[in-house]
Amino acid sequence: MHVTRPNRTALRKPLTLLIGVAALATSLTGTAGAAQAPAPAPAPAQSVTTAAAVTAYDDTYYSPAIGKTGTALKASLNDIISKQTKISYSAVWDALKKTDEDPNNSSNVILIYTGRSQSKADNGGNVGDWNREHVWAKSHGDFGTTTGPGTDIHHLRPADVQVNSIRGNKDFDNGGSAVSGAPGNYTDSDSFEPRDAVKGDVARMILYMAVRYEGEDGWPDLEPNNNVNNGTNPYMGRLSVLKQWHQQDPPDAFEKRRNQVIYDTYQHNRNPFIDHPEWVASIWG
Ligand SMILES: [Ca+2]
Ligand SMILES: [Ca+2]
Ligand SMILES: [Ca+2]
Repeated sequence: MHVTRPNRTALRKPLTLLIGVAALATSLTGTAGAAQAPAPAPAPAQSVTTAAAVTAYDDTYYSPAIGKTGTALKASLNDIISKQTKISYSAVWDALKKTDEDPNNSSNVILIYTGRSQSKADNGGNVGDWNREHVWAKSHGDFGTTTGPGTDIHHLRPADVQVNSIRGNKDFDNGGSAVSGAPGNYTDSDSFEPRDAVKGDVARMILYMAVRYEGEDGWPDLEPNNNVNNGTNPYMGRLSVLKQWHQQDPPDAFEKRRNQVIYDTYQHNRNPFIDHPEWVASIWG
């Protein structure tokens, strides 16, 4: 099925469109086309377990998916989000400087596991630098860093070089011992547990990858499963734990803004599970 692309005006509507119906009404009647996204607003209290979210994109971007459930929903979302612009691995550096900018300091990015705010200029490979973490470990499916899943910034985040190395290509699960220099993160021989504030982010990134990559366009079919030690198989665990993390850490202003910047400026596709948290249960129970 073909999806009608939102027009350019729709692409440029400010972030407030996502915040809720009240904000939507205001935005639609107010002056449109502001060049700068507004400062992230506090996310409204929202439970991922309750009624369907309503987003500004239901009548446009998501319209083919609305009303679908289960495998039909997953297939429809794959069609929708596979229409995207792709960026090179070298371009990922500058993209992350925008998507993960510290809302309180525009010179800095926020690192995913440590939560540290650090100068955008400190990107690199040395101790104390930040680099490009593949939340879906690139060895799980062995897709590397050629333009494709390895450069899909929906699952790429700035991370401390050493903590990125400690996470390595481990699956996600609860437990282990504390990670040095990264409070709230734990690891053991076969898994990694991120800090509470990004547990849901991690889950939604993994599930985005599962829907985006279905074995088409030359890339492996990525899927979550209930294992750890997935190695180079195109799987990521542990699904039952990721679903819990999704519930306990719903999308906040930072994560929603990130999704919007990727949509507006870079890839022009969205992470459906940030916009519609209830779709996780619809697809994965
Ligand atoms: Ca483990
Ligand atoms: Ca979060
Ligand atoms: Ca898949």
